[in-house]
Amino acid sequence: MSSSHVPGPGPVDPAGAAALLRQARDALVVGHVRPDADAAGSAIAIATALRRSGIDAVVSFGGPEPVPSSLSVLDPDGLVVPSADAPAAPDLLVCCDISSARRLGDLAGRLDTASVSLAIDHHVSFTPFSTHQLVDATAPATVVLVRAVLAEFGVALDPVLARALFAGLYTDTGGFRRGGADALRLAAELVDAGADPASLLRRLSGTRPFAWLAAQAEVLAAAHFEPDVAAGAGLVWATVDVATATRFRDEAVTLVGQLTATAGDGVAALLTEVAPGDWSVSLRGTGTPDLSRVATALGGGGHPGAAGFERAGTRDSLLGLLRAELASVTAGAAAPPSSRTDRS
Ligand SMILES: [Mn+2]
Repeated sequence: MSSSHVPGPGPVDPAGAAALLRQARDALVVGHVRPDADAAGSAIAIATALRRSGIDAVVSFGGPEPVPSSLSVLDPDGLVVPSADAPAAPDLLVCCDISSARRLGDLAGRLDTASVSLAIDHHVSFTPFSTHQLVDATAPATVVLVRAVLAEFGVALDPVLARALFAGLYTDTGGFRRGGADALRLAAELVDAGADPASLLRRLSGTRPFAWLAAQAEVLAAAHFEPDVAAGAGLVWATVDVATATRFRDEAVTLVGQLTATAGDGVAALLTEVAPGDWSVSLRGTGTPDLSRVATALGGGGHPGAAGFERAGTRDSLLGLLRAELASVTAGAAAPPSSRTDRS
C-alpha cells in the first residue's frame, strides 16, 4: 500500500513485490517441483490475493503430476492447474520457495515467456533467475515473506489465506521448533484469521493406505547406520525403490522424519529412486554440518538443517558422493575461522 512505484529489475522489498502484483494483467504463480506446504501455501496465498483484487491468477507446479492430494486442503477455490494447462506467456510469473531455475521443473520455460518474473524465497542457496527477487534467508519460511507482501498489497487475511500461510509456517519451522517468537506471533495472527491447526494438520498429514504399513516397514527395516560419517556424528540412511516410490509417492517423503528421529546429532538421508536411475535425496540434521552446502555441492540446495538434491546414478554412487561431501563440509567447518571465507 505504501508504494505504487513499480521497481526496476533486481532485489525488491515487500512493498516493491506488492507493486509488481498490483500492475499485473494476469499471473502464473508457481512453487518448486515436488511441492511441500511452504511452496504450495505461498503460491496459493499469492494467487488467492491476486484474484481477490480482480487479477486473473492460477497456481501450478513443474512436476510430478498430480500434486499430493494432501495439499488440496489448501486449495478450496481450485486455483491449482496441471502444468500442461498453465498459461504459456503470463504477464507476471511469481516463483515461490524456489531456490534456482532448475526447481521450476517443467515450467522453467515460463521465465522466458513471462513479461516480469518475481522470486519470493528464503533459501540460503538462492541463485538469481528472475527479473525481480524478494529473498531473505533469515525468514524461517517463504510464507513469512508472502505475509509481508500481502500486507503491502492490502488484502486482508481470511480463512483461505490463513490456512495456506499457517501450513507453510508450521511445516518449514518443524512445528515451531525454529523461527522463534516471531513465527509464533504470526501463527497466532493466522489462527485469529481462521486457520484451525487441529483440522488443518490432520488433513495436511493425510490418510495413509493400509498397504503403506508393510511398505514402510520394509524401507525402515533396511535402514543403515554409519557411525563414522560426518566426523563421528553418524549417518542414518535408507532407500525407497522405484516400485515403492511410484506406488506411495506422497507417503514415502515422510520417512525422512523417522530416520531423523534416530540420527541423534548426526545426519539422516532418504534416497528415493523416483525413476530408474534418477534419485531424489532428502537430508536432515542439526545444521552442523551445514547440509545446504552438502546439497548445493551435489546439485541441489536447501537449509543448514534440511536440504536435498536430485541426481542420476546408482544407490552406491550417490552414497559415495554423499559421504565425501559430508566429510568435506565437516572438515571445512572445523578449519580455523580465518580460512572460512565462503560465509558472510
Ligand atoms: Mn520453504
